Amino acid sequence: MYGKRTDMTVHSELPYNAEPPRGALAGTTLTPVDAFYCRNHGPVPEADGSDWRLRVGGLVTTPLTLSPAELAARFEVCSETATLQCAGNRRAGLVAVRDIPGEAPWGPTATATAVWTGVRLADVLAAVGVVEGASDVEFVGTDVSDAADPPQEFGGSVPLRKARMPEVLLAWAMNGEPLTPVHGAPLRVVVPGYIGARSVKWVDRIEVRDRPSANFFQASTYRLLPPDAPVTGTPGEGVELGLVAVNADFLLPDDGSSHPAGPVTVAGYAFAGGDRTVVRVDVSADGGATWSQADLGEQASTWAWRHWSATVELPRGETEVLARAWDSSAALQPERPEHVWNPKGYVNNSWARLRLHGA
Ligand SMILES: Nc1nc2c(c(=O)[nH]1)N[C@H]1C(S)=C(S)[C@@H](COP(=O)(O)O)O[C@H]1N2
Ligand SMILES: [Mo]
Repeated sequence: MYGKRTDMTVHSELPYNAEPPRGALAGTTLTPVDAFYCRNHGPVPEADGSDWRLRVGGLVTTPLTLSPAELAARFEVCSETATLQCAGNRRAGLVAVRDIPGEAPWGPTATATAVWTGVRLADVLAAVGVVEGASDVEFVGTDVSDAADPPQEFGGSVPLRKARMPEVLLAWAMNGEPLTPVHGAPLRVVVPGYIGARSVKWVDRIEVRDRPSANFFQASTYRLLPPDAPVTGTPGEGVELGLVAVNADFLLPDDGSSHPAGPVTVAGYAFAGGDRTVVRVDVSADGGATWSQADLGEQASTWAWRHWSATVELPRGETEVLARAWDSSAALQPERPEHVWNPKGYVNNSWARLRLHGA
């Protein structure tokens, strides 16, 4: 479906939500498009790129309406390597602590990395002329979600300060190929370092505002509630999610797999989020009594995850191998999913755990 591998875990077909097996993300910084997770809140719009128009307005002096071709002609075309990570990545680890009704139990592969090509949002904002008092930039897609109350297009905003950063793109290509329909063709926003929800697909409207977006997917969901709070959906409840927190998980070998006792190589990803980078990954095969440092792969950009690998001594019997990442602000992942459990199941960035059997 949608050009994806046949072994995707499909959380729902309509809207299409799917993530690849762990191993599909291993080995390469750039994720092949057929293994890149998909997160949708409504049907994939049937877009004919030729009549697509992006309207940029709100608190600006000169509103503009631009076709993708006009964008490419008028502004400098550039590329950025960036990881997208869904706020619901690794939710399954929270569901195991306590049930989270109505939210899909995403595993650890609702994250992936691509090189995105397009134009800088900053350049477009300079062309329309942001007026004084503006503080946020809202993006709205064309897909109408019945999951929203009331049903509405998917949207969200980021602070103007972030929108003006050179890494934020209006992109039409992914890994050198035109965006596929399911990833937002003909045009999507890419906001590196922020939760995936802000990288709005099928974007046809950008609105400069004096406050954050009132869209359902910003005001009422993608918010962090305290563990004892009821989920009411009241706009403004809890804390708005934005910057991604440091996170990591295993990609190889398979969870629950058997290996001869002795040295076993484990590998995974770590992503710092925000404008931070991954500086260290620790691995333990004795429940955290001792740790060794994983070998870190390339840091392709400030906005990209880092792959890592380590060799651990696997004893006979059942072992839980642990991994935990540190970022450039010296932040460390929290130890247990119990410590981060929240009613909507976002931001499970607790230590990665892999069960292995030593034979
Ligand atoms: N228009 C629109 N944009 C969207 C979404 C959506 O449902 N509609 N989902 C968001 C979420 S929650 C995530 S995590 C990313 C996923 O991007 P991908 O499907 O290209 O991997 O898209 C974001 N942009
Ligand atoms: Mo997401």
